[in-house]
Amino acid sequence: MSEDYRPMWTDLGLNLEAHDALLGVLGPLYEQTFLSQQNRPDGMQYFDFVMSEVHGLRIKELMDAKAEGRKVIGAFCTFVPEELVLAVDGICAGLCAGAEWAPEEAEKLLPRNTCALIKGAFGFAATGVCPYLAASDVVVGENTCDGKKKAWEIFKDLDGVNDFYAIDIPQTKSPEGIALLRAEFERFKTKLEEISEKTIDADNLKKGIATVNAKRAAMHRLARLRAASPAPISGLDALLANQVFFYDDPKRFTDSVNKICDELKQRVKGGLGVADRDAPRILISGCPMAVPNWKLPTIIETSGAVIVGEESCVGERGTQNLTASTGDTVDDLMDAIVDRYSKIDCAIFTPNPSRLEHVKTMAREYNADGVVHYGLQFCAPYQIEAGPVEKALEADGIPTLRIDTDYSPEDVEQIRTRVEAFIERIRG
Ligand code: BJ8
Repeated sequence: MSEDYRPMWTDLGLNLEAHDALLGVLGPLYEQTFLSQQNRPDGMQYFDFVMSEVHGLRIKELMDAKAEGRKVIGAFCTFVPEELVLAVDGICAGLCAGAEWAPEEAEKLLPRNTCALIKGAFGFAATGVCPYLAASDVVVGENTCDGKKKAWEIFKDLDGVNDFYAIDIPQTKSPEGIALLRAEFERFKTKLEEISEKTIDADNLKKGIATVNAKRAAMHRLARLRAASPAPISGLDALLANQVFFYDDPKRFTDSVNKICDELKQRVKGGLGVADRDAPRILISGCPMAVPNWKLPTIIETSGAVIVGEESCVGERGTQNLTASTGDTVDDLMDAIVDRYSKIDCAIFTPNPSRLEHVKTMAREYNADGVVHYGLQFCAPYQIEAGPVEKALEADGIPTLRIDTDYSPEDVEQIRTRVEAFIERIRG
């Protein structure tokens, strides 16, 4: 890191000893996972820098913004409408939940058979090592799956969780479900107006929509470039961009992704890639992979395949669809926001046919040879949906491998054996 941030971390109330231990694990893991890759695009240096400063400079930026009166909204889910947060000049920050951290602390509060993502959030919070959580003026918990909605009842009272706010997400996309989402986004809008002492009007909301749309459009551009053969960027690097999406300043992030896309365009033109032209092309589908969850992609890409897309909330499920900004009133724009978010095909919805269609479309558009379905253990929505997804993809001639795992490294070699066998099957 470029400077000594310990005074800032102390002011934030972090547990410095535990935080040092966390950084001591993350730094080497990052180097080993990312810097060892061959033929990385030059533009990835920006993301390397962001990651090296993810608990440093970015947190300082948040603290400087707070000193100017801006509000930081921490969130765990892609359902939190960043457009509204930006409309009150606030900042959205993804909260730490992507690693197994202090599971023994999490298991004092939760049953063992809770998914790793929820346990990770509790481990980070309970040990005081997430500066994003500490910097958040409001922490949004989304009532999506049973695990999350019940866990928030405990999470909200943990030390270091400021002003917890639960947002209800419907379970179906019926007119009643959409009306609930509309009411919940309206309630969230009021909450943001209260804490920021600002009013959301059509102008600031349109600006918020434009900023988030630009960020998503840049990710769409990146996704399309990965359709080329050979793939111009590794799945790990593309996943990293999808992960940084939740942390970085939106405008700077958009510029950096567009810059890397310019570079990838040249690579595609010159036939330059990160893997052999005949490397099996894999689409990942399933649970979100938050920083620093790089386990499965690392296994896949060090086994001779290349990942060409992520059907995930940290990926295209989260970034697909722009918000229309054609309305002239706040009401029109709120409708457009609800319309856009109601298309997110999270497995908490029943039924959820559009997700399967999206997986098939992605497989076709990115020329995938096979799909690896990623389910976190004890995640009922995605693990249950995995069966029908696998069946439908196989029936369409798309080889599919189901991997159910957690964040621990214990099953790495077992998964590697299955992934290698899958790659052999694809190679025929
Ligand atoms: S919109 S996928 S980010 S809820 S892995 S906690 S579902 S038991 S993360 Fe998600 Fe929002 Fe849906 Fe996306 Fe529950 Fe499953 Fe755990 Fe999960």
